[in-house]
Amino acid sequence: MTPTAPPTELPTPELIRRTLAGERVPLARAISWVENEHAEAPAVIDACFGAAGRAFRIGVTGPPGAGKSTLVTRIAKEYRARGLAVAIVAVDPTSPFSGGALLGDRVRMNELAGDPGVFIRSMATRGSMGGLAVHTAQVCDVLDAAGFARILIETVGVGQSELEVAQTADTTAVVLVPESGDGVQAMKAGLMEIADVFVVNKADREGAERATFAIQSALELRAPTGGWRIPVHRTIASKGEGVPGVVDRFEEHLLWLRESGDLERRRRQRLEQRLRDLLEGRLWAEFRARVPDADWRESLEALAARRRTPHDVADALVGRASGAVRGDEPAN
Ligand SMILES: Nc1nc2c(ncn2[C@@H]2O[C@H](COP(=O)(O)OP(=O)(O)O)[C@@H](O)[C@H]2O)c(=O)[nH]1
Ligand SMILES: [Mg+2]
Repeated sequence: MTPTAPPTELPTPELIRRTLAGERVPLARAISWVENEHAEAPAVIDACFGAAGRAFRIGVTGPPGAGKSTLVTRIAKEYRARGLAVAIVAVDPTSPFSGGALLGDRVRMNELAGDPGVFIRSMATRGSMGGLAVHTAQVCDVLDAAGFARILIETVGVGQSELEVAQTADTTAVVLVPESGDGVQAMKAGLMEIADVFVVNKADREGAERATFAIQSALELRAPTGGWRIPVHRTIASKGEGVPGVVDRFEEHLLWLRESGDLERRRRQRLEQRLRDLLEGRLWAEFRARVPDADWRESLEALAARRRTPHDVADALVGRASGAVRGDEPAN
């Protein structure tokens, strides 16, 4: 952290201005506000939104222990060597960035933390995971607006909700180990599908080549992905071997995304989803405010007793809330 005074009493416009200027302490606070849904969070999110869209967001996902955190650390170093400012967002409770690390990992991570061109943030995995994906996207906007050119998002590739987090990225790398090769066919549905780049890490172990071929042949069986040939790249993250190649693949994918128009398309889709989520939340709150609590309780009781169906109740509530006169409500 740069030694700026802690912005305890910083007014929001000032905090936003200094966040956009890339000052670390205000930035950290802005991110906390977003994460904790602070009353000033919408102001921060809106201000950052307009300034965001320049960063390239890279999701790094895969099973626990595959070497994601080790790899992310090395990738960050490689990007630094290429002169780019890089942020790491860890949405993995076992990540050294989240404090769940062995000593060796923390030492490596601390090396990065001393670099002003690197910003590391771990996201609390408490609460709903759906919310986590939204918060991750918002935090990435803040980092993007603060001027980080590359944002690495580490997530554990288990479960639908983690995949949603991974999908907030422009490019997704799935990290596997040689042993995963045998199970490629049976691999968690979803994990195979979201990969733009495969990494077979721990290539110092037996079977790395076999795993690479297994993934490649599984990919060949799939429908074409519109021109991008998904690479399968081997690394030994603990030694940094193969890491520049991974970064090359990312940059190639970025170029391809730009040239094919897919970047624009993917980002539009994500923004549409975000708008829908926002509208759903808002419309729901508005709707609920229009239904008297007594009606709500009564409806729930009718459902619990199976006197009425969810459809009946929904129709009736919507009808009443929108003030429509309905003659077809069930009498029971
Ligand atoms: N042999 C070997 N071990 C590795 C390699 N990369 C990471 N590791 C080790 O694997 C363990 C898990 O790594 P970590 O990065 O925490 O995995 P994550 O759970 O996917 O984030 C750690 O002890 C790392 O030191 C590698 O390429 N080869
Ligand atoms: Mg990790």
